[in-house]
Amino acid sequence: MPIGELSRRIGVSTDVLRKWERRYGVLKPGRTLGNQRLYSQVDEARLRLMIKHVHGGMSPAQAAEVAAAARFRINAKPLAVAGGLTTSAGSEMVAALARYDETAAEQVLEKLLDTHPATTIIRDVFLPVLGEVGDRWAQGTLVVAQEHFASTFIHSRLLGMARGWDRGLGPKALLACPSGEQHAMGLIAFGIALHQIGWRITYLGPDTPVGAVAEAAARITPALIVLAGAVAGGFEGVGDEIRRLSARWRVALGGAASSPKLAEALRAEHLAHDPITAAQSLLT
Ligand code: B12
Repeated sequence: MPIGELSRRIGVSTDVLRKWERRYGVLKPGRTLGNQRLYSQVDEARLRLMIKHVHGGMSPAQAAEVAAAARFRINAKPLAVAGGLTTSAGSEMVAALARYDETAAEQVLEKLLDTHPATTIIRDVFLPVLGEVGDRWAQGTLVVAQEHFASTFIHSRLLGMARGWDRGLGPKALLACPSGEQHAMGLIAFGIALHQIGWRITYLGPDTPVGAVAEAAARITPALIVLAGAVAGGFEGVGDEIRRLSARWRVALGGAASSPKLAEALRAEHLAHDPITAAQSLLT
C-alpha cells in the first residue's frame, strides 16, 4: 500500500511515518516501477506493535527496536480457493438437510474439510447450497422449516470456522448488518476470508443499529467497517447515519442491498462480487 493508505490505517501522519522510517528503520517498503514506496502488511503490523509499546511507556527508539525484531506471520498469499470444487457435495448436503439429517450433512462437511480449505468450501458449497435452498423455498419445493434447518446448519458451521478471527496483528475490520437485517451469512463468510489474509475481525452480527456500530468503532478504531444486507432498500432507511459513519471511518457496503450508486451516495465503498472474492480484492 502507498504511504497515504498506511497513514490512514494507522492514524499516524505521513510525515511522522517518513521520520520513523529514516530514523529507526522500522519500515521496509518495496518500490513500484515508478519508484514509489509500497508498504506491506508486515510493515503495518510492525508499526502497530511499535505504537502499542510507545503507548505502554517505551521510547520510540526502543519500541521501534522491539517491533523490528518481532517476527510476524501474516498470510498475504491469495486465498486458497483456486480450482474450485466440482464434487456433488452441495447436492448431497441439500438432500441431507431437506430430510433434517444433520449427521449426514455433517459427514459431507467433514469429508470436505479433510481435503479443501474453508474458503473453498464456503464459496463452492455453502453459498450455492443457501441459494438452492432459497430458490426451492421460493418455488414451494422446500417448506420454511427445511429452509430454517438448512440455514441454521450452515450459519452455525460458519461461526465455528470463524473462531479466533480476532487474533493476529493485522488491521481491524468491524462487521455488522444494519437494523432490520437478519441475513448475516454473507458477512460472516467475508469475515472468515478477510481474516485469512491477515485482518482481525470484530463481528457485531445481524440487526445492529448504525449508532451501535459507531460506538464500537470509537472503541476499537477499525481500518474498515463493513455493513452488509440482502433485503432490498435495507440501507436507505439508515442512509444518513451511514453517511455520518463514512465521514469518520472507511466504510464499505456488501450484499444484494448494496450497489455502486447507493454506496457512492452514502460516501461508502461498494464491495462487488461474492464475499470470498470481495475479501480477496482487499489484498490489492
Ligand atoms: C437464509 C435466509 C434467511 C434467514 C437468514 C438467517 C441468517 N442467519 O443469515 C432468515 C430465515 C432469517 C431469513 C429471513 C428473511 N428473508 Co431470507 N433468505 C435466506 C436465503 C435462503 C439465504 C441467504 C444467504 O445467506 N445466502 C448466502 C449469501 C452469501 O448469498 P446471497 O444472499 O445470494 O448474496 C450474494 C451477494 O449479495 C453477495 N453477498 C452477500 N452478503 C455479502 C456480504 C459481503 C460483505 C459481500 C462482499 C458480499 C455479500 O454474495 C452472494 C453472491 O455469492 C435467501 C435465498 C437466496 N436465494 O439467497 C433468502 C432471501 C435473501 N430472503 C429473503 C426474504 C424476503 C426474507 C424475509 C423478508 C422473509 C419473510 N417474509 O420473513 C425475511 C427478512 C428478514 C430480515 N429482515 O432480514 C429474500 C430477499 C429478497 C430481497 N432482495 O429483498 C431472499 C432472496 C429469498 C427470496 N428468494 O425471496 N432469510
